[in-house]
Amino acid sequence: MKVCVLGGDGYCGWAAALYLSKKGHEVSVVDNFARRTWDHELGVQTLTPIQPLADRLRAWYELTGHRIELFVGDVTDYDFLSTTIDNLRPEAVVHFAEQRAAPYSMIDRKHAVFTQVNNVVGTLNLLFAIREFQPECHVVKLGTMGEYGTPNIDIEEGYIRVEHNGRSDVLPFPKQPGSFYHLSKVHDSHNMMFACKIWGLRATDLNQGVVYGTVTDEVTLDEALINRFDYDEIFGTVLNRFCVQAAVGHPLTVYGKGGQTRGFLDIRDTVRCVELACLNPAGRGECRVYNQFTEQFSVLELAEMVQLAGRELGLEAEIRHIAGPRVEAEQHYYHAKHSKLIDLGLKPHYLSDSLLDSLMNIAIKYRDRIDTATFLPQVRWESAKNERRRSTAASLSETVI
Ligand code: NAD
Ligand code: USQ
Repeated sequence: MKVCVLGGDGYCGWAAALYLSKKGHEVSVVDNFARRTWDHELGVQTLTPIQPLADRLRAWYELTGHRIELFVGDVTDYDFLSTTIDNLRPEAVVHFAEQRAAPYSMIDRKHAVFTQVNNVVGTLNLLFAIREFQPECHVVKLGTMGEYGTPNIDIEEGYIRVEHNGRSDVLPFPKQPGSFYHLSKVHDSHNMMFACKIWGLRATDLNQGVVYGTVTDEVTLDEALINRFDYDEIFGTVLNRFCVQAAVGHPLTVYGKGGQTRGFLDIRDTVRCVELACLNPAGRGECRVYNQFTEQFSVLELAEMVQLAGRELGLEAEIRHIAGPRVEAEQHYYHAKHSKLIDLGLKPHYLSDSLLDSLMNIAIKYRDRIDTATFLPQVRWESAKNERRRSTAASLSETVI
């Protein structure tokens, strides 16, 4: 297939672009390198030493003979995006190009506004560009499980049948997101459903859980292809953070009680899910929703798994409950359906099989690059303007609950 990956310099986008290219699809990538700029802004860097995108693409071509075309630009710039779509005429566009960190969107008003403009305008532009130049194209858009929040009922895949006053209908599942970032995804979902309805576009909203790991078959071909691995308090996701913390003997930073339960998946399953969605496109006018995760864990369960895995490697990692910076339920019911991608052929990787290879060993390999000053959460949900300052190890004890 001819697939265009928006956000191809990012964590999921890079892994997906290589995977699709290796599978023989004709792949192009779009990125404006905003993510690298946010690292500079925050004074953080990925654990792994990623190369500039042009160098990575050249290395990929030299190693495999597969060429991936690069378009540098901002998806919120309609002229750039529509011209790119017009030139490429892809069969599928996989849209990863958003600001994806909940804490980044909660720093202050400016960051909340930026996140919503970047994400909502980028997606709207894509919908308009597809409608104008390639209306048959399938939009595969990364949403998030966080759109649903943590309701006290089972979470369905996008839609739920509701009985009300003797009548019944299938309606979008209620959304209760927990950050301005997660809200941007809800707005995207609504815009996509509306565009499919009025213009007959075809779209799949992949409500993805928290992704972990950095190892895929493609990136391990050569050090030049290595993917990013974020562990700082803003962009680092919880499991990546715990593994890096364990690697340097830092207490694992469980926020509050640690009962927060989320869906998780290995990056190798992310790339496969994206391919499955592309190969099985939505019908015209259809906006499908797939819940894209393979297992669910509470934060405390993850910390305990990392602690055990660390012991096998001779690492002692204490679990420390610290005051949670977010406004979120710390103990709650959570049961989300996730069968549609399995039905399409996904064969999940399980965390118990990959914790050591895909995570702990990477954290240990790059241990010298770990900056412990980025471990403690400083962005607080209740604060309208967070002071971004570097933490010190000493401040950990002040925040313990
Ligand atoms: P990432 O930050 O690593 O990658 C996003 C990429 O998009 C970056 O390279 C960035 O430069 C680019 N980008 C952002 N705004 C852009 C713009 N306006 N124009 C062009 N390029 C732009 O993020 P990721 O972890 O790869 O996440 C990708 C997508 O998957 C996001 O939409 C995110 O919400 C979703 N998602 C991620 C996770 C996860 O755990 N990483 C989980 C669920 C959903
Ligand atoms: N958490 C801790 N300790 C930490 C870091 C996080 O207890 O050191 C907790 C958080 O409070 C939260 C949970 O772990 O309850 C998950 O946090 P996270 O930062 O790993 O994930 P989240 O903010 O939800 O965002 C990530 C991605 C985002 C994606 C989302 C999927 O950054 O792009 O949309 O996962 S989901 O969680 O399903 O919404």
